Amino acid sequence: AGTSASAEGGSGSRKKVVGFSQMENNGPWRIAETKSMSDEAAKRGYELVATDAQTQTSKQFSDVEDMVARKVDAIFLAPREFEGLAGALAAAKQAKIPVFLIDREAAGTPGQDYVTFIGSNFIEEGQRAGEWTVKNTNGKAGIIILEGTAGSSVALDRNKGFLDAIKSSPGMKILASQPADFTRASGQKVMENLIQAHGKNITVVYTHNDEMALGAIQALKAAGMNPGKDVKVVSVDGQKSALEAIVAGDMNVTVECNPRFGPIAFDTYEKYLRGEKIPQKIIVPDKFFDSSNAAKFIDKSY
Ligand code: GYE
Repeated sequence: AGTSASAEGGSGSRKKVVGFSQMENNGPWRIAETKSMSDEAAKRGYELVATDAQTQTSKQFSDVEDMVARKVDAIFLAPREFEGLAGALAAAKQAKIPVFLIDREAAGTPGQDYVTFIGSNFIEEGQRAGEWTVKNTNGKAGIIILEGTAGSSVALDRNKGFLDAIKSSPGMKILASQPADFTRASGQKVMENLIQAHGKNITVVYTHNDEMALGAIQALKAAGMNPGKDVKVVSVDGQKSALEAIVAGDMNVTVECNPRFGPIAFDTYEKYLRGEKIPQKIIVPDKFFDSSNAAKFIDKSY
């Protein structure tokens, strides 16, 4: 007894209801994350209240407030932007509802404003992308960076890590660095403009996620350039279509960032229910995909 904190709860009475506040569901990564959360909830017998903020932090704020008003037992929150949710976290705290941040960070103190953050080390992801780039261009490159959503912890950290990794190589020139909101359409559009401005000087495109990489690849091809060869494409995530692009030779590498948070999110909540000490950050390990292993992960990807 006492070891299985589960959906039925200690008193064995009602099924636990947990909220999942998703920021948007606009690409394979987000859809895989949402599915992982709902699959895991179903598997463990929880009722899941899932919301979709449709890219609006203001909606995400009211989604969390609604969960508090409904008196859910816990909230899993994937915050779109770092700032802007403090009031919603405070409302949950006031109602004694534990909040677990997953996949992106938000302003606040772990152990106080929320229980913990569960996700990747985004600085390290950027570093790995940067290190690969230095090595595979002999330290000489004209680089375009397509950044993720402005104001997200992920975009800041993936930038920082990459810049750290290239800073001691004077031949690594950043031609432009612009936000493209983590979407394929923006990635393509921003890339089209940057090709106009920088043309053949571009030898590397570093994108903060695969959707933007795939958009950039389309723009490069449309301009008669050769992604994967003359222009190296370096990304983060590891979604199925990116692994396929690596196999096809259009893309070079992608640092893994795993969207399947369901098992670790619910494990962490159940540890919390059992009164175990929860670390302030729970970092999930990432693989690295290139032409040597992309093919064998395609079927396992999303
Ligand atoms: O890389 C991207 C998504 O927050 C870690 O957001 C996540 C990132 C992921 O839209 O594809």
